[in-house]
Amino acid sequence: MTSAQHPRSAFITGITGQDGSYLAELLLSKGYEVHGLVRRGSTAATHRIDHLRSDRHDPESRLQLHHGELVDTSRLVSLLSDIVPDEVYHLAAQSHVPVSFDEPESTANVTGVSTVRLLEAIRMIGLDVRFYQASSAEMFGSTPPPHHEDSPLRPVSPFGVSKMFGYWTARTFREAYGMHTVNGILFNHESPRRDEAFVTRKLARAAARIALGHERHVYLGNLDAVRDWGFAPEYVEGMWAMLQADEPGDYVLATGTAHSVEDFARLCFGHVGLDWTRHVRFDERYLRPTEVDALVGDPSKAAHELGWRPRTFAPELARIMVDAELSLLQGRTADVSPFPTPPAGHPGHPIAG
Ligand code: NDP
Ligand code: GDR
Repeated sequence: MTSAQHPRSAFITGITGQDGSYLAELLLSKGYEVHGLVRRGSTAATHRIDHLRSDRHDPESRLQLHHGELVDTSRLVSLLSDIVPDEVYHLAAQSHVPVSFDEPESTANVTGVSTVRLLEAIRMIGLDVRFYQASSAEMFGSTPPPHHEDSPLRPVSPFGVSKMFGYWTARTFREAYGMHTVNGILFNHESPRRDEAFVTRKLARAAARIALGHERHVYLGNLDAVRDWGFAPEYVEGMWAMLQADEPGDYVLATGTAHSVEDFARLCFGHVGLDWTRHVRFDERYLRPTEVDALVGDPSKAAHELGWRPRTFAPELARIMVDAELSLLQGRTADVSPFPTPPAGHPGHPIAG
């Protein structure tokens, strides 16, 4: 447990993404020292965590960012050796399902094989660490809902196949070497920080922009797909809870409720007083070669063993996301953190460059 002298430390891959940014806030609010892996493109995409880096020159900062790529094994080894974290949250991935059809090989490498890179690095260094694997409902693929921890995995996308590789790798290392690895099998979770390529953010953004007269139509693919949409900040609380359990295991996090893409369109447009049928148009380019028709999770195990329960469901989620888009367009603060701000003087640390 945490002591005043030695705060618990966590290493987060994917800290710049939706979940990584909320998880960093949650862990900082709990007193952790947080280390994040940030890949460097032409720019480092740190906009979701910049508010945590207000004092970038504080050497005592509890947030430390490190450049690195998931496909660079030696970098992962050197970082893990230096940081010696208590907990590793492996969230980084090529996470967009349609892109995985265009780039199946790199998706397999980044989203799948990286779990082996990290776990082998941990094993070879001999670290005593708890490891969270960001597994996905997409692994259930063509298996009809409801989905629980023992439902058959039948992925129908290169992304789903890659996540299944990571899932079984985490289980294999747990069973073969006694490592403390946990699979969080998370159903779709969304927020104002969701990338615009995902359908909920795309719809929320379109509803707000159309309501304010910025545009008139949005183009979508399959409106019949059914998903189980929850609120991302609640799901990172579940990730943390999983790693605190004495015994490692696999857990579904979901709301247990089903809505179609059409339902979510109705909710978003309805919130701004518009009829979605007048503004949503079809573009076949958004159809996928194979589609997951329905994902609906059964989170009973997480409720019973971890006390985790969803609190936000699709209608409120749509309102939160549309309101955030309206605020953004009107120049107001759009994205308020649900977790307490870390104490002054702690956040912020420069990354090289
Ligand atoms: P995002 O797409 O928002 O974030 C992905 C993160 O991975 C980003 O920080 C990205 O960095 C990083 N990343 C991608 N490729 C690399 C690489 N080669 N090297 C280093 N970092 C890389 O995903 P979410 O936050 O939504 O999801 C987190 C994880 O949970 C993912 O693995 C996702 O597949 C999984 N998941 C998500 C669900 C959801 O509904 N959100 C549901 C189930 C599982 P950069 O900012 O530079 O792009
Ligand atoms: P998903 O989320 O594929 O479930 O993966 P996404 O929001 O991309 O799609 C949900 C459903 O909406 C349909 N759809 C569209 N999707 C997008 N992105 N854009 C459109 O224009 C559009 N029109 C219809 C899709 O066909 C699909 O059925 C997310 C990701 O976060 C994964 O990383 C995660 O593992 C899974 O959720 C669980």
